[in-house]
Amino acid sequence: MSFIHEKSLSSADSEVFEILENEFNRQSTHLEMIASENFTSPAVMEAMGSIFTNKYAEGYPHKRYYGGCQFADQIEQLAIERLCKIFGCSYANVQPHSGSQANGAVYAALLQAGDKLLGMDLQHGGHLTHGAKPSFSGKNYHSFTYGVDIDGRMNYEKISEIAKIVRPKIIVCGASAYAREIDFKKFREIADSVNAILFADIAHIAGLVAAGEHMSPFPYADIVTSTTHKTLRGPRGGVIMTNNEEISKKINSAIFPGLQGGPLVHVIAAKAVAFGEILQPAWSDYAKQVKINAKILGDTLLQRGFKLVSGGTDNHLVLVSLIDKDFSGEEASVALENAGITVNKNSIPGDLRPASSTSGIRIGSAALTTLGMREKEFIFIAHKICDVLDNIKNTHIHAQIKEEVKALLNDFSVYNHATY
Ligand code: DSN
Repeated sequence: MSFIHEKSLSSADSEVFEILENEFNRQSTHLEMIASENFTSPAVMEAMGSIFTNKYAEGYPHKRYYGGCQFADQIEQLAIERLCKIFGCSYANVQPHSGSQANGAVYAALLQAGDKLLGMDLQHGGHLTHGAKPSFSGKNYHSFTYGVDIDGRMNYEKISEIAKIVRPKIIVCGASAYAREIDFKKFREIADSVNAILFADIAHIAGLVAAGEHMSPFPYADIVTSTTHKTLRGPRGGVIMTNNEEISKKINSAIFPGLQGGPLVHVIAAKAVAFGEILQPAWSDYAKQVKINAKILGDTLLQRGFKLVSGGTDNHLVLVSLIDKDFSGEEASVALENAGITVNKNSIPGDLRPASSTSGIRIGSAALTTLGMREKEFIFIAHKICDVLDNIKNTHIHAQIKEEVKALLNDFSVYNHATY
């Protein structure tokens, strides 16, 4: 391309190039099953690595603080239009650098320091930014939590009772490690009963929502955030959406100049590309297959005697409880990594182990589905996961499975997506 410098990275900086090569090899030889990760298309990466990285564009389209923003305006406007079309909403901000920044902007726009916030407990599947005490959301605001029942599912009557006692200004719904459908309509009723703002963080499920494979937070939530790099399969970043014009104005001010400076226009360009992919008819096949693959993974783990929090899944992830095992989530994830399977340790409801060790692992289907894997591959992988966990100390078996994983990945490529 005409705008690329003559020297490629391999000759310009061999040290950095080598690290990138190693990461490419890691991604190509391991089964990527972290529920919050995915493989973007080469087109998304091309936009992200583009000339827009050079541009400052503080402000919003047609209201910038710098000259030369005509094409930055076009790309940001396009990303906004595509995002609104995907989710059927009226206003969107595509500038948040991350999901946490997006959530921070929601609170900055709608709450005063010390206001009451009610969100899902981190240990029960919520997110740090939903009011967890180590996070700004738990430090700056008076945060309260709801959790899941003994069956691992949200109990909307209990959440309603908590809301009536707490009387929060804002209720946060959405999760990082919850395998069941979230009923946004019920959350709306709860919010209405205590006159609270309803804020939905759909970072994990957004790609499913986009395809109608999960209930949409619209028209129930007042405000919706998401990351763009999980099931949405775009670049790392965040977005904020609403149908309320007043809220949209407050959000825009909270992002810039409130929390951020110049937007990452190259990332916004990549968001536009990813949103364009989601608007293609094939997206619905992708989202359906993500759910089918997670379900068959969960069913196979259950058949092999493993416990799942909530007993199964309605979305893209399973949360495996290791509560009856004599090893931790940390030990499980290290053994799986040694077998070429990348997952993350995850706290489970009522976990007695600290977050650095945990009694669970979270496994997602979004990334491998992008590569074209289907039921056959997920049944095979589920058995390999069980084989590793059933032989947690047997490094010989881990090494053997690593070879089988590499052989499976020979038929799939991180640069060659399935048709969806
Ligand atoms: N860190 C993300 C996850 O893994 O779910 C949430 O932001």
